[in-house]
Amino acid sequence: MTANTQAKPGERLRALKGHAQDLRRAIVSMVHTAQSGHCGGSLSAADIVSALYFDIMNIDPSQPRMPGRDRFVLSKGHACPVLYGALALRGYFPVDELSTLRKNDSRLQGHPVSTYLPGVDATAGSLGLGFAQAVGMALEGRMLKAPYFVYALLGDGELNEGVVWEAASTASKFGLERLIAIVDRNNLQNDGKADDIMPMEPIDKKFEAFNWRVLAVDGHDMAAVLAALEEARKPAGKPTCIIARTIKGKGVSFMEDKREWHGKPPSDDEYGIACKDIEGGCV
Ligand SMILES: Cc1ncc(C[n+]2csc(CCOP(=O)(O)OP(=O)(O)O)c2C)c(N)n1
Ligand SMILES: [Mg+2]
Repeated sequence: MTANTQAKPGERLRALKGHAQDLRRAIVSMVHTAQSGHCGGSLSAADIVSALYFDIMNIDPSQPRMPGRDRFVLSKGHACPVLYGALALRGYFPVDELSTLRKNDSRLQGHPVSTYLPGVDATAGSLGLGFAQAVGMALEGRMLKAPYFVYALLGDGELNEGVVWEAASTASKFGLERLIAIVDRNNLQNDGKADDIMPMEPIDKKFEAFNWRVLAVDGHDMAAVLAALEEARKPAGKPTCIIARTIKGKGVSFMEDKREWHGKPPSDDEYGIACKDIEGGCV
């Protein structure tokens, strides 16, 4: 069930922007409490994940394994705070449990594990492998003539992995038109600028050459994100890649476009500033 199907356009956008801010609050709060984890790539993806979990995806939190549900694969698994936030806020598990991020025996490990937590469709963290799983899920869906879409979120640094391109070839070979890859193009990875470490442009032409349909979007413009996701669902006989231009650390002034906030926790003072930056403050 989508969360927002009945809303009027203005209300729909307002609600989704609000959910994205809730996700940002949850991300910095989780990583601050854990004193460990990844803020930057979680914050860059917050608007996209809000659109998916609070609007686009056909999911039912009371039936996390519903066979016909849409699947979401966070292939850049290190950004799991954004996924855990969405799952908790959609009601898959109690919001209080977010404070257990990265603790021993927690269901919220530093990278998502599908057998630990309801709603996690794929175990991920080794970059590239989540995307390969997403291709497998979409292939299964095609073979079963199942109605579900598979959404895979990849980092731009993740595109360096050879397995991404093996999986991309497989997806187009089988015409997996219900597979939608979203590249979080925030221009940074953990050690520096993504293109300094390994130039990947032209990303759009590369996916086109692998026989994918390619869309490009401002990943922080909620109306544009929704429009791209809706366009991507239209049958094309081939998979779709949405290249989402984003800012790593988006929404927290001192984290924006800063490499060092890839995987560093905020201090108490920094957490206070982050809470002020995120409209509405932190809980
Ligand atoms: C196979 C593999 N190699 C290296 C790593 C270590 N690693 C974790 S995050 C990361 C950078 C990822 O950058 P990007 O995909 O751009 O993610 P984002 O900027 O969205 O956080 C790397 C190299 C890994 N998780 N898996
Ligand atoms: Mg990146």
